[in-house]
Amino acid sequence: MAHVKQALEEKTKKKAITPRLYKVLLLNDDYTSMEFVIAVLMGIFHHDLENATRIMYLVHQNGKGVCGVYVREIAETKVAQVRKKALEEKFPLRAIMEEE
Ligand code: TYC
Repeated sequence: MAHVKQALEEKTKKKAITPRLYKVLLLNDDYTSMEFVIAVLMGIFHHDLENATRIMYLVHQNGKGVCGVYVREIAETKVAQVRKKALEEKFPLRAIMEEE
């Protein structure tokens, strides 16, 4: 029966899958307030005040910056949450995603 057991094991062997990861980046603009960007970084990306402030200035100076790295569905959700919150507050703030 050893060969039967082995055949079953072969059939059910789990293949490790490595999910693709995506960076979510914030884009700079001239109109969104710094306070709002910090609030987004804390509320949606769960950064503390110090890190949120650092990332906000990074984006302000470099034009864009990474807020976090996620699997695709989570990254898509974060981008949509930024769009919704910005729209509500009438700011042009945008987030994009890029595969790592
Ligand atoms: N440039 C904006 C200002 O001077 C601040 C800002 C930072 C806007 C980061 C967007 O993703 C951004 N008020």
